[in-house]
Amino acid sequence: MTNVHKYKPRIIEVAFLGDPRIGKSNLITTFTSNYYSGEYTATFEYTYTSEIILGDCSAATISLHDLGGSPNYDHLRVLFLNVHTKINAFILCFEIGNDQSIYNIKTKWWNIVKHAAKDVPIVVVGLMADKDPEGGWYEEKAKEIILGVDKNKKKKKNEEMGEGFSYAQCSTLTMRGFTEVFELIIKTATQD
Ligand SMILES: Nc1nc2c(ncn2[C@@H]2O[C@H](COP(=O)(O)OP(=O)(O)OP(=O)(O)O)[C@@H](O)[C@H]2O)c(=O)[nH]1
Ligand SMILES: [Mg+2]
Repeated sequence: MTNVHKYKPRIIEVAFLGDPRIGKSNLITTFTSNYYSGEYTATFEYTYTSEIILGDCSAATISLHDLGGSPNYDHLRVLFLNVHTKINAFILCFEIGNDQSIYNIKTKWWNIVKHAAKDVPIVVVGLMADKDPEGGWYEEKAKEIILGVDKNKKKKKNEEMGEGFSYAQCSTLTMRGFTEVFELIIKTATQD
């Protein structure tokens, strides 16, 4: 049923977290500038903004908070999340082919965002998909590791981890899946 009072934020705020050097900043800057630099500079914190058109044709501004992955910035990241309380979606990233970066979502990044804001939706994004020549889809693996969903998908072993997440993956280098990643991020950040 359509709710005529449905609130669509004019300013959408999303925060990207995940291990260092897994391609978060290149993902964000390619979205905002339409150019993939492939450069690496360790991010501390930087906010990019971009004008977008939503599915209902209304305009919005999206703020993309790039929170660097270095452990050196752990305390400052927590401080940032304490101040920025209007995040509409958290984007937890990992690098395809780097399973440790998925485990670190489970053991580190998930807890940080749930502690900051329990009910904000989470999108898990697999980056550098070009590193898998088979072009595999890593959603099930990510769910298995992060949520403890067992292989036959019958139950979660770790209910306390929450209600789950939506998933997308891409290569910023080749752009495969890139549009779909941002469509999912925007859809998730603007849902009720
Ligand atoms: N093969 C491949 N390499 C990528 C891709 N995206 C980024 N890279 C490389 O990954 C490295 C790290 O990229 P960044 O975007 O700076 O990584 P980050 O996650 O922002 O790192 P921190 O700021 O330290 O948290 C760079 O050397 C990029 O060239 C991709 O889609 N495919
Ligand atoms: Mg960065």
